[in-house]
Amino acid sequence: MDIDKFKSVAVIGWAQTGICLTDLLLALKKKVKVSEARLECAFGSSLIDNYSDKGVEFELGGHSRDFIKTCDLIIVSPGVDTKSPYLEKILKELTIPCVGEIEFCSWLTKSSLVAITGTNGKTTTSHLCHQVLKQKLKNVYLGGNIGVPFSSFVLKTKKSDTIVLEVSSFQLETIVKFKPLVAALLNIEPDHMDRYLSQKDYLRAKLNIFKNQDSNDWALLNKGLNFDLKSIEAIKSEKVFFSGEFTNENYSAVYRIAEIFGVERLNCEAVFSKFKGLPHRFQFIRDIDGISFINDSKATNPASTIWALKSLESPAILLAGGKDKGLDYASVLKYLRQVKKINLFGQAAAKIKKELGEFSRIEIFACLKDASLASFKEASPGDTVLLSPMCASFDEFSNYKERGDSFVDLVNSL
Ligand code: UMA
Repeated sequence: MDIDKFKSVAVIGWAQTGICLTDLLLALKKKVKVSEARLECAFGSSLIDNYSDKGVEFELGGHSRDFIKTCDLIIVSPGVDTKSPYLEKILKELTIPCVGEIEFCSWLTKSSLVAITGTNGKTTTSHLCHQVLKQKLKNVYLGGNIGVPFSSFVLKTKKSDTIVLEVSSFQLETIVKFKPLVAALLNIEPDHMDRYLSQKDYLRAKLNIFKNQDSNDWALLNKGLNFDLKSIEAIKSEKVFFSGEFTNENYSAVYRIAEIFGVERLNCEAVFSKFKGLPHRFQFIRDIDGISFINDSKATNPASTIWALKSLESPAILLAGGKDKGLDYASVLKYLRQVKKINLFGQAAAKIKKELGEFSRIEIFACLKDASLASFKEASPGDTVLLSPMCASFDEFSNYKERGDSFVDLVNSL
């Protein structure tokens, strides 16, 4: 892609991705115009002053046609829904090309891309894949939805390098030419129904990961995925199927990717044996008077919480709630055998209580802190207090990490 033709670029959404993208565009000597729905910058107003001094123009409190119309490329952050009625109308009227950050960055690198998506497990799998590939390959980068925007490191990458990217359905919605050498789809569970009209739409976004692959590329597919044959046939790259043959599905996917890059199984085993889990994913915090506290803040959908409930080894009090994503919570009912009580918090609390109607021991609290303190009082020695929210965090926190950190801090202060 010839990016010289884009002189002025609109950045829509200015949080982690938007800020890194602005740095990248300034380094590429582009005129940058930032349009942000909020009235203030999440990272403080001085940041806006700093960037204004560098020539960046800002529009805060919403997106307008007039502000964007002078640009010749629009780049959106993953959290920006280009199908939202207001933005869709502007984009249609302007006919300026609009892509996501992942797509734009892929134009700027010749490195081999390993892209990993799925509803759950993609962060862990991407992390492990990065560790394993590092055993054999010289320069391996890790980024994407994992919390390190692609734009923050893309200019450093060289042709001989490898980039492992965790990619979300949001990032895959705006794919045009993105062409990973290896693309993995780990699983599909109900999620993000506040953004998609149906589960089919969500799957369609995920399948974009294979869209531009050809016979020189690889598609890793979970054998257990319930695909229609047409979707599989449309994938032109070499298909490699995996299941839980090596400990679990995530490890199996990593083994398969390692094979593609010629990394020995012994190297994988060395990485797996040292792996103690990632923060916010069924993370043991501490034991207080025989009560264990586990932070599973990354569980932002019921399928992920079901996995945590299945992993429980003792009676538990479940802390759940947050911002609803239009999901069906009744699916967890079958897995509450070890749960003594559910303490709910956040915007979704009443909806969850209603949908778990069959389970009578439920109480609603104003916020995570109140629900956590009550859980501590109610738990007995031998119990586990599990934060596995089933919801997004945005009603009370900036993201799942902030929510998890706040729970960990609270537990450490008890
Ligand atoms: N905004 C607008 N207009 C809109 C919508 C949002 O201006 O119409 C603004 C918001 O006010 C805010 C900014 O856009 O200031 C937010 O952008 P963003 O939501 O893309 O947030 P970032 O901080 O850039 O984080 C994003 C990913 N967030 C989402 O996909 C929601 C992060 O994934 C990712 O780590 C980061 O880029 C770096 O790549 C988080 C996530 O929750 C972890 N991902 C979802 C998931 O894993 O399920 C997909």
